[in-house]
Formats: sequence, structure tokens, C-alpha cells
Amino acid sequence: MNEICKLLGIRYPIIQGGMAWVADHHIAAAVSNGGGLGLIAAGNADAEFVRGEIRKARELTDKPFGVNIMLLNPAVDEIMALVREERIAAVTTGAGNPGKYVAGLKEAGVKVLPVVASVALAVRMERAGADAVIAEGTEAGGHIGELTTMVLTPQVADAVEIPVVAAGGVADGRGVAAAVMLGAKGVQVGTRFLAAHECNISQAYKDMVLKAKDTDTVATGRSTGHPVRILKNRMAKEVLSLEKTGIDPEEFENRLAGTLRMAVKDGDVVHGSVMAGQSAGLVKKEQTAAEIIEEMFTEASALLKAAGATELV
Ligand code: TUI
Repeated sequence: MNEICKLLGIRYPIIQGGMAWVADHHIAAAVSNGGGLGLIAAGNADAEFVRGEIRKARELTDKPFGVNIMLLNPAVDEIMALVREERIAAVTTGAGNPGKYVAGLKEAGVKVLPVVASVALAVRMERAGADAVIAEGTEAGGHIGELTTMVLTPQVADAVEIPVVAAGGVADGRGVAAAVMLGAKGVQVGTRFLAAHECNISQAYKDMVLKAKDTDTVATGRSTGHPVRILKNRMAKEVLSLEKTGIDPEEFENRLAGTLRMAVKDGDVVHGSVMAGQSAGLVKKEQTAAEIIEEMFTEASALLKAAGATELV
């Protein structure tokens, strides 16, 4: 049996991306019911909000699901305590080093899968006791690192013994098969789930993802040390030109505050941050989360089988 499936008690080795403001109990339960690991994103929310989402997810699924904890959240300590208390199946983390929380989570039986953007952090996470690491390439949406999935995944796989999950740019069966070839035991998928029927985001956000082409994302904030990948719009253009003026990083972050919520909840995809990965160009239709998962793994299995018969030289 696949190591990630065994670790998490799931049918397919696919973990939903964190996706602040997007990943609520509906999509988390739908991904888990579809055989993957659904996630509730804590984003910048407080612990009581996350508790409510956990309770609602439990009404929609009896399958394991996880919580994604964005480490810049001021309520991170309370949310860590909450997931231990609620005995959540797994935690993924983003935008930081969760080292000091790993032992406490494991004590409570919570599996820990930090998202890393470098080999150095992957190695530190293994030493801290993480169960697996998610190697996320710069193709991903939202807060990103510098390395691509193509080069990060095999280097992380060489550096650690624990299973590696590949993330960033994986949106179909080809991506899953490629991830396996790079040494990953599973994948994390965010952008494709934006187009899931069960994903409760504004239709304007969904439409923008469905219409996106290969070159339609851009990373803002590279110059201020907080790179974030979003779909190009007026807001992206404005903040990119602000960066060129050498704006103070704190002022820059203030300019971005609240813009993700505007796009997700209010459907303002002109002034809001429409976070999505470079794989948005591969996302063509709305489907249920279960259909997305089935399709990706049927395609990947066929490709991996066919690869055995392919003569390269
Ligand atoms: O975390 C993400 N993606 C996110 S979080 C998010 S919410 C947010 N919104 C606005 C600004 C900032 C955050 C939206 N998207 N992905 C996982 C990820 N983690 N990608 C890169 C990293 C990362 C980067 C550096 C993890 C650790 C790190 O260094 C930590 C250290 O101390 O070495």
C-alpha cells in the first residue's frame, strides 16, 4: 500500500492544498469523501472559527481530514492546541517552520506534514519528527518559495527518509505520474480544487481560474520577501508597480491586507487577490471533488503503466 495512504488512512495519495479563505468544511469533506485528505484552512482565522469548521466537517464526513495552519496567523498557538484537543487526523503547515509544535501534535496522535520550499527545511522537519514533508514548488498559488517542483521534489526525496508529497503545478494525471517519477509518494493539489462544485468561492473567482491561460499568473512581493502567486488583474498590476517604487515592506503588506477575502467572498476579482497556481491553465471544467480525484488517478495509473513499455533509447 502507498505510504501516504497508509499514514493518513486514505484511498488516494492526494492532499488538498491549504487555501486560506477558500478551504472550508464543504470542500474539505468533499475531498475526504472522494478518497483524498481534505483540509480546512485556518488562514488568518481565530481558533473558534476553526473549531466551528471542524465540527461542521465532521457532520459531512466520517473520513479523516486535516487542518492547514498558516504559521503567520497570530492565533497559531491556540489553533495548535485546538487540533490536538480535537484529535485531528493531520496538520499541514505553511509559510514558516513548525518545528516547535511537532512533538506536541504527535503526542496527540496528529500526523504532521509541513510544507517546505527548500531541502534545508525538509531535513529539519524530518529531525523534528514530521511524518512526511510536502515539497512545494514556485508553480503553486499563494505564498511561494523560489524553486520549481521539478527540481525541489527529487532533491528533497534524496535528502529525507520520510515520504515526500509533491506540490505546485500538479493538476492532472500527468502531474501525478511526473511527481511519482520525481520521487514523491503523493501529491498536494490546490488550484484544480478551486473548480470543484463543492468549493464555495465566488463564481467570478472560479471563472477567472477556468479562463486562465499558461502565462496568466504572476508573483507579487518577490522584492519585499513575501512572494505570493496570483492571477493577473488590476490589483496585481498596481502592487507590482508599487514594488518598483521601492515601497516599504510593511506598507506593502498593508496594501494587500483583506484583498484575498475580497476575491474569494465578495467576488471582486479586479481589486482582490485571486491566488492560483500556474496550473490554472490546465483547469478547464467544474467537477465534483470526487470526479477530479478519480480522473487524476485513473489517468496517472494508465500513464505509469504505459511508461513501462516506452523505449527511450
Ligand atoms: O503557505 C503556503 N501558501 C500560502 S499561505 C497563504 S495566506 C498568506 N496570505 C498572504 C501573505 C502570506 C500568507 C497563502 N498561500 N504555502 C506553503 C509554503 N510555505 N510555501 C512556501 C513556504 C515556506 C517558505 C519559507 C515555508 C517555510 C519557509 O521558511 C521557514 C524557515 O523558517 O525556514
